[in-house]
Amino acid sequence: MIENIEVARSLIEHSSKILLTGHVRPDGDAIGATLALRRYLMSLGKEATVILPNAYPNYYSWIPDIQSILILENNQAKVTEVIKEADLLFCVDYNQLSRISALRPLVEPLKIPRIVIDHHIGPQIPCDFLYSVSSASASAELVYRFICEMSGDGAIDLTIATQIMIGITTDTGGLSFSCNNPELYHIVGNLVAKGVDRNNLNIKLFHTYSVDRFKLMSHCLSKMEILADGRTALMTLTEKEQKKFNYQVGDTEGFVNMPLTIQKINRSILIREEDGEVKVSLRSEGDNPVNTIAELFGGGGHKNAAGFEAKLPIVEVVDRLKRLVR
Ligand SMILES: [Mn+2]
Repeated sequence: MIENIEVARSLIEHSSKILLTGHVRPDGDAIGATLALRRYLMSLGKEATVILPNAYPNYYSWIPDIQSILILENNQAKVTEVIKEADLLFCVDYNQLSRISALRPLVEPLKIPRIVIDHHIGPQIPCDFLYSVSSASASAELVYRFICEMSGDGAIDLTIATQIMIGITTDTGGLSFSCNNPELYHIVGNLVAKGVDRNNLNIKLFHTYSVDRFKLMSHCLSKMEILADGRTALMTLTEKEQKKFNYQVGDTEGFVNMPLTIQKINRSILIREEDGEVKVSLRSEGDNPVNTIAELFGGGGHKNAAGFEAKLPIVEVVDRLKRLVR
C-alpha cells in the first residue's frame, strides 16, 4: 500500500530532527535502507539519526556511514536524548513494533508523526504515511523508489546508491531469490550506472567468514537431518555449541538457506538457542509456505522466509516440528 507521496513530503518538510529505526539483529537491508534514507534526509538539510536496538555484525563495519548508527544497548544515554528531541519517526524494514525489542518502550509513546517503509506482509504499525510493498525485494528497493518519487533519481549519490545496493543484495542473496520483479533490474541498472561496483560489493558482502564462523557453519551442516517427508532439512545449534566456536552476532546468518541447495530439499529449518530462548528460522522454495508453520508458534513472515521464537527447550521444538512436517 502506497499513500500519496505529498503526505510524506509535508511530514518531512515540517520536521527537523528525524529518527530512523530498524529491527533487532539488523541485517544488510535494515542497515542499508536506514543509512540511505539518513543520507537523503541530510541532503534536504535535516538532522537524521539511525538508531538500532542492538549491534550490527562486525563484518558490516565497512558499510559507508555505519559508524553514525547509535546502538541502544551500547549507548542508552545518547539514544534517549536523541529520541526525546525527534519530531519525525521512520520505521524501516519491520512491520510490528515488537521487532525493535528494547527500543519499543522508548519509541512507541512518542507523539510525533510516523512513516513506515517496509516489504514484510501485513504492516501493523500505526502511522501517518505507509509505504508497504510486500512484492519488493528489499526495504532498500522501496527507499530507492521513495527517494525517486520525492526528489527524482538525481537525489541518489554514489554512497546512497551503494547503501541501497547493499540492502537489495543481502535480502535477495545476490539477486538469487525474491528477484522476479522486472522493475528491480531497472533499479539495479540505475545503481550500477551511478558507479556502484557490484563485483567488489559481492566480495565484501559474501566473502566475510571468520575461521570460527566457517567452522561453526561446517559443524551446523554436519548435524543436518532430513525429515521424514524427504524434502525438509532441519539443523540445530545449542548455546554451548555456539560458544565452542566463539559465536559473534550475525555468525549464523545465511546458514538456513544452505540446505536448499540440495536437490529435492525445498524447506529448511534452523533452530538456535540464544539467551535462554529458541529462535527458529524457516526457508522454502516455490509454492511452499513456511509462514503458516511459524504462525502455529506465534511467529510469522513471508511465504518463503519466516521465523518464530519460543521459550521452550530446543528438543521440544524439534519434536513438534518433526511431527508437523511428516
Ligand atoms: Mn528486508
